[in-house]
Amino acid sequence: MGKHRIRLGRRTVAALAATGALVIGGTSAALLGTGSAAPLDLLPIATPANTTYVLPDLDPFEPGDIRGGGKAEVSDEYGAPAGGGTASLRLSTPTGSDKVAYYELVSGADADLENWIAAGAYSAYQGAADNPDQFPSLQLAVDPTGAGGFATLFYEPIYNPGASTAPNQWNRYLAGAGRWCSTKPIENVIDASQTFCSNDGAKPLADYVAAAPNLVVQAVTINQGSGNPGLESAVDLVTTPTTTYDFELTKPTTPVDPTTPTTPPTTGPDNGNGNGGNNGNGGNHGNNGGGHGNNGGGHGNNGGGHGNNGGGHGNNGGGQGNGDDHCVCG
Ligand SMILES: [Ca+2]
Repeated sequence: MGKHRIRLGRRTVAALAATGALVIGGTSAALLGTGSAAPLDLLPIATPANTTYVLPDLDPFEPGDIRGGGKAEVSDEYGAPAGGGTASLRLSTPTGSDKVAYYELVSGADADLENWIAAGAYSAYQGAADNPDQFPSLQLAVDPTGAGGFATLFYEPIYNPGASTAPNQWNRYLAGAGRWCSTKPIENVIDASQTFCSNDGAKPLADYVAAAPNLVVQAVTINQGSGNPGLESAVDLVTTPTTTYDFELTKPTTPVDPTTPTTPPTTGPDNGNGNGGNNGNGGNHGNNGGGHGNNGGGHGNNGGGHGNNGGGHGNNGGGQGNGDDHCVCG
């Protein structure tokens, strides 16, 4: 997982620090630099261990409030942020009345809003927009009292001074450490005049946690619109307290620990010609081979090397491609 930089203005950082929402040197982010005028760089130093790849069927996300021409699909049009593979969730709302939202119900650690402060994050890319400050939002559907109420908390870069709204690049938003608005009043934190970010209604999650200790997070939603005309964007690497969701066209192969030894075959057809290309990029470790099988032809040279070793491992040539590392060569 690559490191992602995000810039927060000093006002934001000061506000976060004042509320305790910013975890420094802990599980969330480390502050680098203390310049009084320049934005601070935040480097996340921990991410959830679990990555879930979200493929074109968008499972485990479900369609939510979708209106007009709003749409979302996995696409490589805008690529992906560093560490996010090659594709992302492409979002489109051609007009201001269009809306697209995909959600996942959450439970366990993800249902505890406090856990989102350190963990909540997403990456977003703006390819075009009628209003250049607008980006997709990250939303949390919550029951503020744990007794059946409902509100939506949402993070948008535009309500977080200093958060990058640069187009045509991937921006990483440490949303959990930022300011969130609520669609409905929540006692002791958002009054009726402060819904939808009005009148300083963008507040740190810590404020919500303090005001509503029984609040339960019910779902996480990727949202764009309404009110986002002409916004062509993408989202990737949506991080909850337990999981990072990586939108990809196909599931990447599972990397194999390079320190794991492979077991050379002890018997095999005596066809020392190698044929290593069958297992493709297997190289040093046969178990890697499967994922690159389609590349097999391109790595035939590996096999050739093995072939020279002769005997016993021909069909496994890819996995033993270099021959030297693991091959019990005849
Ligand atoms: Ca991706």
